[in-house]
Amino acid sequence: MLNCKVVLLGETSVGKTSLISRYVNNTFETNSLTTTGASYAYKTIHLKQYNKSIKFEIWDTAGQERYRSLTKIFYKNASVAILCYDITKKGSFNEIKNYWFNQVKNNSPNDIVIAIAANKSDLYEIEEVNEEEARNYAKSVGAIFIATSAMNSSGIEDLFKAVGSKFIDPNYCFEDDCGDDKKDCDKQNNDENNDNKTQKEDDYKKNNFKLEKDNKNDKRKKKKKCC
Ligand SMILES: Nc1nc2c(ncn2[C@@H]2O[C@H](COP(=O)(O)OP(=O)(O)OP(=O)(O)O)[C@@H](O)[C@H]2O)c(=O)[nH]1
Ligand SMILES: [Mg+2]
Repeated sequence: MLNCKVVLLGETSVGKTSLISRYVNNTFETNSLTTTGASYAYKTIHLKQYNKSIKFEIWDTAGQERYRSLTKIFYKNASVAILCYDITKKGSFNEIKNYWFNQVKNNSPNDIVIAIAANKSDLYEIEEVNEEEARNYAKSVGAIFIATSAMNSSGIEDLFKAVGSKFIDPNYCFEDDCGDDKKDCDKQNNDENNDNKTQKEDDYKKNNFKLEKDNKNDKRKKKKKCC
């Protein structure tokens, strides 16, 4: 069993506590209280492709600015940092670019795995941060990028699987960095998409007003899948 210390960072209210609650306890609170200090939770997963189990020791930190010096203690010796922003708040993404990424790079072990979680993806209709721009930024700094929603669970399992994979195998590639693996991945996604399409066409005959919205959701889901 490998122990992996994970720390969630980001501005207040982006959903760090909610992401952890969803991942560890499968719960979600619409009015979760702001974190003061820090809290700890853990979850163990088995990664089949490496035949290894990982115990994630997950540290939730306080996003409010006045706790920043305390927060530093948690990323100083972390193996994984998940930088979270709220897709409906441009400022929270700017904070990652202007503050959190540099903080982690300058104060954590060199081999720390960094991921960016674009949280509240369920609120895509009022998003302020262009997903492509954020994805490109993540790629440019060598970070994993995943859109998540603590509310509807989307992307969260993938996020932890991806950081766990990169923790075990630094050459692990995700999405656009996948090279040849990505071709297999694209093929798999296309096959799945074709299945979905057939299903959708059947549904359309029964319920045509839903099709347009569902297709929009499928497109977003497809972006998140890979390898
Ligand atoms: N719609 C939606 N709301 C979310 C999501 N994640 C969190 N929220 C809401 O956003 C608010 C803030 O969530 P928290 O998890 O407390 O945010 P935090 O990043 O831990 O904030 P601090 O502890 O202050 O740093 C709460 O009202 C949550 O219910 C999400 O994925 N979708
Ligand atoms: Mg919190």
